[in-house]
Parts: sequence; structure tokens; C-alpha cells
Amino acid sequence: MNYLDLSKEISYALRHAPHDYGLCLDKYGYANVDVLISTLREQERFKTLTLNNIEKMIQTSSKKRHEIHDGKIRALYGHSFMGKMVREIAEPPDILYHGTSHKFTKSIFAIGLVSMDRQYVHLSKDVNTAITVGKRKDDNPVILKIDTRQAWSDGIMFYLGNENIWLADDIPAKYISLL
Ligand code: HQG
Repeated sequence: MNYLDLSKEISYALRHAPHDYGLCLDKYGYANVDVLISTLREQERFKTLTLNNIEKMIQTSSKKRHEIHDGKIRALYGHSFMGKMVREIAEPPDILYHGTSHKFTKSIFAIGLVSMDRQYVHLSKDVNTAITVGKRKDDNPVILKIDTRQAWSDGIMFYLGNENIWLADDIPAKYISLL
């Protein structure tokens, strides 16, 4: 079993296209893992898929993207489908970071960070994580620093993603500076 392929497929199903996989997500983003397994088994490359494979894929992945509880599985971040999944509101660290492409910075400093195709803005706990995220878009990404302490005290909401990624509602430009 190729765990990278499995991770990508499960991320796609849970983040962007649950209905295509026969999944109905609850308001926290959880879906029945047995239904997911039986849908994925229809593909030749996943025809021997077991729950154990999925658990191993989650454990060995470089990023914690999914979690399983009581027979249900969800993606921890990255969602795009309509309607907002309920995430746990939490007070963020004083500073968070966002790695992105130089070509977006003008717009970000004009209108702030917006969630674009996803449900939430994604922020990184540390600079290294932000660099990794930004490199998906730009070989030499720009790293933005977010004054989350001020944003939180002004009422902007932040939510738990995983140990490295925080989720947030749109972040106005006044809280954003260049690192
Ligand atoms: C940009 C991956 C212009 C924003 C990563 C970003 C992450 C603006 C892009 C997770 C803008 C959206 C999410 C504005 C925001 N004007 N551009 N006003 N506001 N943007 O991919 O944060 O590997 O939806 O800077 O590692 O890059 O898939 O978000 O570049 O954790 O598990 O709009 O996805 O995780 O891009 O990445 P994305 P992201 P996985």
C-alpha cells in the first residue's frame, strides 16, 4: 500500500469531495471510516485497504492531517466544501506565521489574509512550518508575521488545526507584517 497516495486520496475525500465517496460529514468534519474504506476498496490500488493501513498512514505521515475516533475519521484542516465545519476555538500563541508567494503579498497587505477556496485561513506555529507551506507556491517564499495576540483581543477567532497549523477567520491587514 502506498501511504502517500492513500493520504492524498483521503485528504481529497474529507476536505473537498465527501459526497463523491458516499460520505456524510458531521458538523465536526467526521465521516464513517468503514464507509470510506469500502469506497476506496473499489479502486484497484486500495482493494486490500484496512483500518490498520489508515492508522499507519496517519502515524507515519510527516504532517498530522487526519484523526480517527470511535469509528469516525476527519481531516484536521484544509477543507473547502460548502458550509463551515465547527472547530474548537482556542487562544493562539502571541505570534503566528504565514508562508506564501511574493506575488500575493500586495493583495494581502491591501485586503488581509482571506481563506480563498478553503474554509479557514491557515497559519503556522513557527517559521519553519511557514517556509514549508510557502514553498508549495514559491521557491523563496515570503514569511508574514501575524500579531495574533492583538487580533485575538480584538475578537478575531482562531481554531485548533494540528500541532503546527492554526486555523483562523480572515485576518485584516493591520495585524500582518513582513518577518
Ligand atoms: C493566499 C497544506 C492573495 C495565501 C499547507 C495562500 C497548509 C491570498 C493562498 C494548508 C490572500 C491559499 C493550507 C489575498 C490569502 N490575496 N492571496 N488577500 N489571502 N492568500 O493552499 O495556507 O500539505 O488554500 O497566502 O501545508 O497555502 O495539503 O492555503 O498562498 O497547511 O496537508 O491564498 O495546506 O497542507 O492557498 O495552505 P491554500 P495555504 P497539506
